[in-house]
Amino acid sequence: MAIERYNPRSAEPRWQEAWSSAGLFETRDDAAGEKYYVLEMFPYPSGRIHIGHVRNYAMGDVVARYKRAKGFNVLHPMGWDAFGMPAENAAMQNKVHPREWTYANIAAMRAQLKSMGLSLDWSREFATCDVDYYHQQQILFLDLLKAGLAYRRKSKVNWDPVDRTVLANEQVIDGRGWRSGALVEQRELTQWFFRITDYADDLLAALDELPGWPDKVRIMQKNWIGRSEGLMLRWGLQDNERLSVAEMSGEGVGREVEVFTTRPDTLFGASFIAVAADHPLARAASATDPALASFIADIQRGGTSTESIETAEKRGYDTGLRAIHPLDPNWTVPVYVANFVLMDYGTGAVFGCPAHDQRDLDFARSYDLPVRPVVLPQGADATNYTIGTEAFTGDGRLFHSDFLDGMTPDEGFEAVAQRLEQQTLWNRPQATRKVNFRLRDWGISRQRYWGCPIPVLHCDACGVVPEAVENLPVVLPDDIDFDTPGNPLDRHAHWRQTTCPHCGGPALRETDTMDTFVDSSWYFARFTAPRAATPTVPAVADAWLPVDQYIGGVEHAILHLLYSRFFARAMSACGHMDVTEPFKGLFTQGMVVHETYRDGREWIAPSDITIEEVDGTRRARRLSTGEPVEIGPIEKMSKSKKNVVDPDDIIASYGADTARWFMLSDSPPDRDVIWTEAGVDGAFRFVQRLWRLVNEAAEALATEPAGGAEGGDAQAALGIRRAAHRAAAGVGDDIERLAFNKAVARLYELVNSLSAAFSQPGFSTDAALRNAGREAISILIRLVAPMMPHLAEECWQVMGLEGLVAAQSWPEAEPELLVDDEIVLPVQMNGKKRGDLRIAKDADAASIEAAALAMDVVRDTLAGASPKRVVVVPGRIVNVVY
Ligand code: ANZ
Ligand code: ZN
Repeated sequence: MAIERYNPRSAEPRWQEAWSSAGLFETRDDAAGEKYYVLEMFPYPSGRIHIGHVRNYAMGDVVARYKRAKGFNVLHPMGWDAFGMPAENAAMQNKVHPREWTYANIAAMRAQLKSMGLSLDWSREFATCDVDYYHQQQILFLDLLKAGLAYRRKSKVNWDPVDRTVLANEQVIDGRGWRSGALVEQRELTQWFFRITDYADDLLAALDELPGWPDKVRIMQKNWIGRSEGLMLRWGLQDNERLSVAEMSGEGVGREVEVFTTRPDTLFGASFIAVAADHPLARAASATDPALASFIADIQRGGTSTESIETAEKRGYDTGLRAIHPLDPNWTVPVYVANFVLMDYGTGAVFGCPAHDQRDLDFARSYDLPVRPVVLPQGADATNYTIGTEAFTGDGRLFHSDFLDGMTPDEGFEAVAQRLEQQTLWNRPQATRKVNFRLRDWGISRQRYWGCPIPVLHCDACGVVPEAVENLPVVLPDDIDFDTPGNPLDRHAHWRQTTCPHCGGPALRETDTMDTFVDSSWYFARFTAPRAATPTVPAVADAWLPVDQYIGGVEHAILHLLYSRFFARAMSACGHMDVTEPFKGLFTQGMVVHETYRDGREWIAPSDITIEEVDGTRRARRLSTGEPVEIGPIEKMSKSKKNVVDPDDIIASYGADTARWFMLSDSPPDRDVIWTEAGVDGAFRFVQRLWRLVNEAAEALATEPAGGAEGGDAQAALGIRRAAHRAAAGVGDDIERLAFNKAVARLYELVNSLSAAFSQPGFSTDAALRNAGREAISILIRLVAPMMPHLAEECWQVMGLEGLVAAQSWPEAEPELLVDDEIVLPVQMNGKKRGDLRIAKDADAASIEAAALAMDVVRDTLAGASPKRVVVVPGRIVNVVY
């Protein structure tokens, strides 16, 4: 009987329906088994899933299905990170309400995800723009406010004067608004912040207790938190006419400048002081110096991101002020205003040591300042050591440094710190030790409509008042317009007007909404009790958390993960749960990349070309015209280069299982995978091959041979069982380590060896082989199931096996089938190695001799003659003497 090709188009929806009506993936908190929480980073509802999602979710689904088969109570939920700018952009461009746009996109993407056959608990689904979700988030906000973890302060923002909106640093391009092109201004606005810096030490220290995280992510977080130990060091200013103390605010300002330094050991190499453009000293000095004032205005336009500052050319302005060296009252250095000093780090002022800091060196070369090396690298000659274009930041011995000479930098740090802690300037210590963090408090205010409203109001009598919990949620108004720029909430006719819950008088609502990173900082906790009337049910959250395996893109390695770690701590502090590290295991998957095609300046989509191989070189042509096009480099899939493949197309033509299999098969999961047509074809061929194998086996096993199967080839049957059990153990291990590509390779191998074994004559009539074959096929199907769940169900059915594979337990390998009881003996002839003999470990000398003499090389060499003698050292070696 001819076997029909496997048709995913009819099979896949059928099995999705079967799983769903059996409620197989709906998780009960009280179900049997140890808990296992697997989560993939939830998507932004842009409208369509992309191939990166397919890879991400396929991986998570393999883990979920595998753990379920291992008897765990698995939680595998899905939701939508649904607030944010794109919905508002769509509203402005296409006149569609952000809510409609978002929910329509969610519907489309939900259908796409369902077509992938993911074993998700859809009953827990939510979107962060659901009123219920942001209601709970408003409760959390009020709790943080009460705990002192949320506060308001003035802070600088990038202001686009045309769009009348605040821009994120990434939205400022060359000093201009990304949309309007207007010159961006720095404005001070009162904004809401979360006090993440309260946890800086803990967030850093706890990284060491996350062995389930990739090292690279822990390092990135460490650098982001950026703990450094240094000195706050005060420099007196030389008397001067230009600064009148009255112009400045605060004591001592006008007479001194305080810097933060991690390298006080290099003090004898100091050659200037530099302060940030918005440092009070810069402001004071500019009052009498219009050129300085315009210099300051100029560099303030450059954008405030650390990145733009680090890449910008170093520029400075000499204020004419001079600062007195803390270790030598007769030595003064010039004071500059410079663009490479940030106001919000340390004190906003530095001393520059060009020889040992690259930024200082670049600056010194531009302004002709001295470059005095004070750290001598090991092996360098003190009499002629100079610095060229590269600062020396390594270890060595201090020199040209008075009482520090001969010390290491660390010793020098201590010696300077001790001396300057004792020394005083105007009756206060000249220096104090200080630990600084690069981490800043998290500014969460956004002047946008499509976000979670910050639930506070402004009352003339009471000031800033939190909304009463019983008045929550503060719901976004529906009737808004996007015709004018700015925040629609500000312009709404009456939404702002409300009553103060404190005094009952009139009050105005806050119109800032929260950064969407807030939404994604606790969704993993909400999934544990998605319909609760409180943000969490603490006992339930504690039972499920931490997430055992979190999977997502490395682009979220810093902010999202750090904010989530902060939220877990803040929520624990407010009694919502008792777990401070939200993600026990973290895996960051690589990207999906694809070749690019272009014709001159025009990029062409893979679906519009055809590839042929001519004499070993690949050529691409346009499908429509047949004209040749250039094959470009392999790059991250992007709309602009058109090198994207649409998961819908792939699923429609090959089926979800093929797409999943290919995504898992080709590369280690943390590396980029190259999407190729050939690769997908290969995966599809494997699908068909597996299908044929199972069908042939089913046919052979269905009909009992006349008179019943008999006896059996015990050795061959054992071989089949070994192959299957070894694969079961190996694939399980591979999935535990998320080495999906290795699991795939093992399954290819198993299919090969089973195909060979089943096609042996006599297979269908040999009782031992039939039994081994039946067992092996049932193992194979269960091993394939986490990766190709639909095909596995179809095969299970063909074999006449009961129930759904998705509900079967993982095949446990029998340990005795895993031990290797064969050994390999080197075979020599006249003392020279001629080959290897594979034989049972416990074979006796006589059978080893017989087996050796039966080897091809031995027979050929002897050419019919008998050997003089055969020396067998069991377990070691065979030597044939002739
Ligand atoms: C003198 C010095 C000499 C420095 C030397 C470095 C090398 P981290 O490790 O990031 O804490 N610095 C301090 N405040 C700054 C600011 N607001 N903007 C720009 N740079 C600032 O870096 C600390 C070092 O960064 C400090 O130590 C200071 O320069 C600079 F050979 O002081 B150092
Ligand atoms: Zn009031």
